[in-house]
Amino acid sequence: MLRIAIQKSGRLQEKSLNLLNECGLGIDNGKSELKALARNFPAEILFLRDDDIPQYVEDGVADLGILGENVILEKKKKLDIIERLGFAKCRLSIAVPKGVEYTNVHWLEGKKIATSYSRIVQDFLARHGVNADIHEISGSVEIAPGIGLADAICDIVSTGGTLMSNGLIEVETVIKSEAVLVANTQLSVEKKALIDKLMFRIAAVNKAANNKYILLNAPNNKLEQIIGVLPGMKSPTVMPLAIEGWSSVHSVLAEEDFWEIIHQLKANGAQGILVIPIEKMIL
Ligand code: PRT
Ligand code: ZN
Repeated sequence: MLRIAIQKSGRLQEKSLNLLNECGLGIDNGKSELKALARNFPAEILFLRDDDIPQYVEDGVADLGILGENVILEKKKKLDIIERLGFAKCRLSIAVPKGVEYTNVHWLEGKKIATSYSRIVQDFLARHGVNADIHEISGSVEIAPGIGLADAICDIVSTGGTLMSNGLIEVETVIKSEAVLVANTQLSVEKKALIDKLMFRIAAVNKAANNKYILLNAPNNKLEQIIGVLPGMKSPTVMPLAIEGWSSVHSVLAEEDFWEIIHQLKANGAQGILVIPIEKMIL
């Protein structure tokens, strides 16, 4: 039986739960519960505050956890990051009030920095040989300069909207972060085997999310050029259409090259292009 710790409520909760359910675990939403048994996999889910997950996983109370890398780096626990999950992407940045003449990181020398991430900030300053006064606060960091508590802040930024509405400007990116899967460092052989099974499923789910299935009609005299544009898992599937001189072509496209390839397909005479999401992709 695997114990997997995920966030009880907050930015990571829904995506963590969805990912595990797409991997077939069958977990009922634990809004009011602290733990839940998976229906289709030997796993128990613990719903915790994200800040507590590193300790639970280090101690082996949970075998796996899903949380933001920023929390792991701050807590400095002994854990293995075994997969990057691609959601909850953000950065931890230093910001100063608009109008300040910020030159470079040495501007921070002797200044007060408010943050909930004092260890990460300390490491960053040490790397740059800067001494500053770090004020650890647990929330509403962005108002600190406005009320005279600090000269600068270090906080999580995603769109930058919060900084802007508080009259702050981002000047340094300290770390980039995303949700990751972490594991205890001393797992039994049985647990490792279960984790391998889960990782195989996560890879299939993530691969599917990054790819699209595409179907199109191609005039046979353009087939060669059209196939030349398509990558496909092995090679594209080509089937004759009921209308003489036309074929149906099926393939898989990576999300990142998607639009570029669509333009090239159109330019080469493809018609009736259909794009379909893929649920699981196993290579
Ligand atoms: O209750 P619990 O302790 O479990 O949750 P929490 O309040 O500590 O964390 P939560 O749910 O807010 O965030 C969980 C994780 O999501 C973080 O540790 C990050 O890894 C990640 N994440 C991604 C973010 C953001 N994006 C984000 N935008 N965490 C926080 N923010 C906040 C940020 O603190 C700031 O106040 O959003 C604001 C900035 O957003 P923008 O879009 O205005 O730049
Ligand atoms: Zn938290």
